[in-house]
Amino acid sequence: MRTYLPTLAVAAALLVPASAFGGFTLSGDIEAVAQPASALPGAAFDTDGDNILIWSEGTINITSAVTVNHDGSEATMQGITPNGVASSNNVPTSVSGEYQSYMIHFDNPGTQVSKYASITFDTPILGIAFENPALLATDAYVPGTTYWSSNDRGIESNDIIQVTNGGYTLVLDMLNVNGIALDDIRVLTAVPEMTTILSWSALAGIGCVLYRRRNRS
Ligand SMILES: [Ca+2]
Ligand SMILES: [Ca+2]
Repeated sequence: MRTYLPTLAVAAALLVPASAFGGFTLSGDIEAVAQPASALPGAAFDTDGDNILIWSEGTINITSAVTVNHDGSEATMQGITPNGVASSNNVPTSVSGEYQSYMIHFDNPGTQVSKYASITFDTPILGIAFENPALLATDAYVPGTTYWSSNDRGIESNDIIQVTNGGYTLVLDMLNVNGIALDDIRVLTAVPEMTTILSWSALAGIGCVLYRRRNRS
């Protein structure tokens, strides 16, 4: 019992960022980073392991409906033409209102490389933008980062992405970058229910109170 309560407090405190603010679980060649000020070519990339990057863009509010490239249903999609201006098997959809927004960004200056990863989100995927027009239209609702406005930021014929797991998982079957251009994929998911966040916060709060009591006694 002497060590149980502090352990509970620490465990509960750790659950809050993982559950309420992380929003996803990663596997493969990908790592989470803080949202950068610039995502222009050569500005945001993994310098040691050439992993794909993902960052949270927080909760965004799309006040004027925007068409994105896919609706989050299960599908395997591929860029068709160069420069990310067409794709296969995707289901374009209109998005408006509040979403959790995440950017998957792959840049590897100077070297052509292919990488593989999967991301399972805590809440369902409701929209994906992976061609420049949809990326540009949603960039407008994401403060804090300068994004590239080139068609070369979309996915190409050597990029294959797949929605699985009932719309919770995005599999990057292959993302290829050529050392010059990059790949951007923005994923919009449902905003977590406030009750979920509050219950995790309450659990953490109880843990902290127990921890303090234990320390005073
Ligand atoms: Ca590519
Ligand atoms: Ca690209």
